[in-house]
Amino acid sequence: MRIIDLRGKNLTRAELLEAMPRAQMGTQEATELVRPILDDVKARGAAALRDFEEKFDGIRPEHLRVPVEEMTRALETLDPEVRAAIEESVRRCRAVSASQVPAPFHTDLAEGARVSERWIPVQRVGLYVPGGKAVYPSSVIMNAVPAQAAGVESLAIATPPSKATADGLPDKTILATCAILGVDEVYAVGGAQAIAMFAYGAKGSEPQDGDVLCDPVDKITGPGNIFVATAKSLVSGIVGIDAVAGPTEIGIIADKDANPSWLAADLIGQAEHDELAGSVLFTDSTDIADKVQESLAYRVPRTEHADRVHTSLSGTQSAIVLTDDLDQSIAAANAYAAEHLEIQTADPDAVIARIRNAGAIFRGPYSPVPLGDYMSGSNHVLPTGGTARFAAALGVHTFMKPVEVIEYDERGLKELAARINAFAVSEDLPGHGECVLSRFVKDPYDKATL
Ligand code: HSO
Ligand code: ZN
Repeated sequence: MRIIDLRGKNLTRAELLEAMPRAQMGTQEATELVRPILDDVKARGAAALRDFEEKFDGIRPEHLRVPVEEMTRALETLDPEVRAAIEESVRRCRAVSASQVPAPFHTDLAEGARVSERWIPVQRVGLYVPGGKAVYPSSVIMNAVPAQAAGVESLAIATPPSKATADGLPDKTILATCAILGVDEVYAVGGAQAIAMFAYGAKGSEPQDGDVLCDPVDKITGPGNIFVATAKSLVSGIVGIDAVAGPTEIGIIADKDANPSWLAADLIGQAEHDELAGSVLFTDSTDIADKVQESLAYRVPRTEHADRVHTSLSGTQSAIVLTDDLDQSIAAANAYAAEHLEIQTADPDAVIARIRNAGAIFRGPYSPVPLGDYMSGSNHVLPTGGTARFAAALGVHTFMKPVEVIEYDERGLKELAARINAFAVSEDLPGHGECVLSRFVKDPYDKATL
């Protein structure tokens, strides 16, 4: 891994941000390709979906909507150990999600003057699940469980037919996970066409589709390739979307007492996802830096996806950042704003108290990132690419909207009438003022005086 040496440098905020390693995302011309797909699905519904599935996934699924029996069958044939792992993950994610549900509250500002807030679930959500080399049933859990905990009434999943089986059905572990979660509306549709189906809905084109294949959703979540991401940004505004995820990242703050072999394993762990994944170690110990490099030299060639890991760790998006002290490590980690941030220091709580920017914080040597990827109970859909400076993990709140309820009575409004009128007149909107005044000054048209 390359070294970024910050020692003895007193960088400004801008310089520190600039010094952080980042994946260079190629600017793609995806919009031109995606726009006609969206338009065609909007116009022709299921007929267009079948055409695009044939074109992009090489198969023309008879059933665009996966029959429920297929989900049941997939669950029956699922490896029991994998099933137990999925069920544990669901249990823990459900427990955390249940405590995330925001409570309604109200504020009494004066007699007869109350503002309250209610949280309302989004009614219908579409969850996109990618196929290809990254088939992650864990991500189905991380999206579906919070949606269910939020009280989302209707949840649909779209995922491409699996290339491995060529039976027109999606990946079997994904289908089994849907069965475990009780999600029965699943479409064997992938790519930008799936996003169009969610955004606009799709009428059926074959008898097995019915008149309406898919109702439009209110919000779309879930990861996807550049075409899916582009489609999501194009339909955003028509429907809600979650953040568009970039390659995964791990940041680790480690001091001299951390275990270099575990640090190396954790850097490799997220590098395994993607050639563009970023692994960054912040340390004030040159001894740790050297030992981590040694451990990487041993581990990388022996890991299953050695090529991918090697590319990712030697890319410009990965680095060991050498610092003067823990303070500088913390400042650099805050500038980097890692999707996942591990704290491997003598006093982790003192460090955590000073972390401002991270998607999720993994405290101490026994909370490695994959614990969170699979079954800590926390969510693994996290802000990437430095967006943890302003964005947060996906959670129950992603699927809910707060609505304020304004409840003033006659006394509460009367007390403010003159002030509201003054404000309204100052904005040259006297009609606004009259809405309030008319309630207290009788005029000939007032019903109460008739
Ligand atoms: N680390 C990924 C999530 C994941 N890992 C899924 C394994 N499966 C992004 O947080
Ligand atoms: Zn992972």
